[in-house]
Amino acid sequence: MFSKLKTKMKDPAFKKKSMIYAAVIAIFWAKMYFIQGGIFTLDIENANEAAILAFNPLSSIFLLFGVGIMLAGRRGLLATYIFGSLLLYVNVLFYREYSDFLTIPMLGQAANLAGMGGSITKILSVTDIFLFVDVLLAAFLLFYLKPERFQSFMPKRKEGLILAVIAIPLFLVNLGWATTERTQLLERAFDRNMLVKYIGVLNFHAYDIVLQGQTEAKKTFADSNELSPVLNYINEQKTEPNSEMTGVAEGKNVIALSLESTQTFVVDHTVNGEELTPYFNDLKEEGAYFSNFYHQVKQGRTSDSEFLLDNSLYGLNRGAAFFTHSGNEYQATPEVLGEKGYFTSTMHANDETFWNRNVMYDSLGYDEYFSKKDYDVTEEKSYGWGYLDEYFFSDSLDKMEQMEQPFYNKMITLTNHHPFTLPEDKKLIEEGNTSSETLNRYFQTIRYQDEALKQFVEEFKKSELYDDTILVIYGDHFGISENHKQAMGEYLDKDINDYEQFQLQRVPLLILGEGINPQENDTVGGQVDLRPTLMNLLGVDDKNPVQFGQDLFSEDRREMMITRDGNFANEKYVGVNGNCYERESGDPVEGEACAPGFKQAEEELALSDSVVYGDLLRYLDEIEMIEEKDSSSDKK
Ligand code: GP9
Ligand code: MN
Repeated sequence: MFSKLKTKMKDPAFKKKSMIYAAVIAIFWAKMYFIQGGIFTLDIENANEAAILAFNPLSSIFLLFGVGIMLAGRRGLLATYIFGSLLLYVNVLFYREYSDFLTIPMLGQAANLAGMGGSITKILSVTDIFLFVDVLLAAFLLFYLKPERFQSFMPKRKEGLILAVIAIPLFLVNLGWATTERTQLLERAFDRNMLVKYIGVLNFHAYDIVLQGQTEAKKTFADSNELSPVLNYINEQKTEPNSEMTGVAEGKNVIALSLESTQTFVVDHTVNGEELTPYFNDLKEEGAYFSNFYHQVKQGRTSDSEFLLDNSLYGLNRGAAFFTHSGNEYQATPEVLGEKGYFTSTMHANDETFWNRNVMYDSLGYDEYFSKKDYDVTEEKSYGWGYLDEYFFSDSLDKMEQMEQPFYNKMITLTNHHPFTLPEDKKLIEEGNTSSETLNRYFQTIRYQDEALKQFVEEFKKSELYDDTILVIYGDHFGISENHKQAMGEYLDKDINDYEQFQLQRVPLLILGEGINPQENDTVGGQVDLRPTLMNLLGVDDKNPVQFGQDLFSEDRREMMITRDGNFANEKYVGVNGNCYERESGDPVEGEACAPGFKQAEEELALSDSVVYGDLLRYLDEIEMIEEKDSSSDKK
């Protein structure tokens, strides 16, 4: 066999063929290396990581090209080259917008891309053409390179199989090498940036396909027994809500107002000497303002924040539950309040299908969804993502004044959305002067949103609704991604390390209404806590026991906020990416101090996921019936 191989290796045609193989693989490898190392920001910490990053494209390239050849020879190879290039490019675009990688559930959300018009043009760059020059080179090598005595490059299917098989040891070497930096890499796949750093973006997609299969299987094989560990855990964690606050807003209307991309760092901050949120800065003195309140969203963005608000469950690590699990059974806030005689609705002047809201809102139990078609949207009153906030607010107030009471109404603003652009006459302050255009414009849209909020709240105060309503204002998620760390550092005049980046995930929360004493509350909490807090204020006995949040006003609540990445903040510490910091000072401390926090974060997220993936709330009635039976037989 070896002698056969030896003679073959001497054959000039074979040599040439191997060289073409090597050249095509090498140019794709070089491109992928450039994208992974130069476009994605994967935080390479040492030489070993840099070497892993350089090595990890190889196995996926062998597999991809091998499959291409097996399916359709030379054309198949070029087809997979083009496919691979497009996939990389889509990731580049996605990464520029979200600092994250595409997952299969996200692909199902193509409908959302239609609404991204404004943002898409901002993330395209002319120089991106260079990311496709190699495709021409590959086509030339495969189809037109016919030197003397050498017939065209004709890969055999068998060779495709050999490439695909070689991919396996290459991947195993990659994985083994990666575990020298991080153990249980695939099991602890919270962080896609980390996965891509270690196994490469194409292998990440292959892994994502496997995860998808597991997800489908989970629901099919789930049964009611899986609720027990969830309920046990929640019972162990349980603390009583603040009894003094119970029912202070009984029978009142609720307006939950979600402010797009609004982070806490803008509160009480200025740019060029101008306050960014002058109105909110004063308004927060009138109610309960929470200064250590974090968003907990992931790929589902605004929809994740809605999911957290209405369910007190975590969103998913991949995709948006609004898309992937809209068919689940939920016993969400609107449903519970609906049973208590509330009229429940959502207002958001975007396409009704965005984030699959039209479907998901039904599952959550909303009576009505006022979307774009219900607003007086004209071109003059729109910009960027659509209907400008000031008009959205005034139309919405009109609608609420006509509404059956009591009501629970969620309002979602839109103007302060990436790419943060405004018509000239709506720019109330100068742009910022950091090195990030995005951040510079963000200051202006934040300021605009604050003005729109002022107009809304002032009108609302004059309306008859005011005395009978509590207003809950919160930020849905960050607006300035990690990509703009350096500019954030320039603005805040400090180095944005992991700790600072984590603290930037705080979003404002203000609860206003009669009976709620003005206070600055520094309890550590997150969006998962909104539902129990609200239900306690309304004095509603919420029968759904599957909630991970706790009343934010409770004196003895657990101070714990878990992010979807498995990071956390508690009273003392902040645990980020395996490192530990003192929460208030940001000083690094021994990792051990954070070990229990990380463990708990992992457990809690896994339990919440088991509920969503297994559609376990469909078994709640069953469990209630068993409990009722038990308690009635106890009485006998
Ligand atoms: C779109 C709005 C913004 O309807 O909710 O979505 P986001 O991109 O922030 O999730
Ligand atoms: Mn949003």
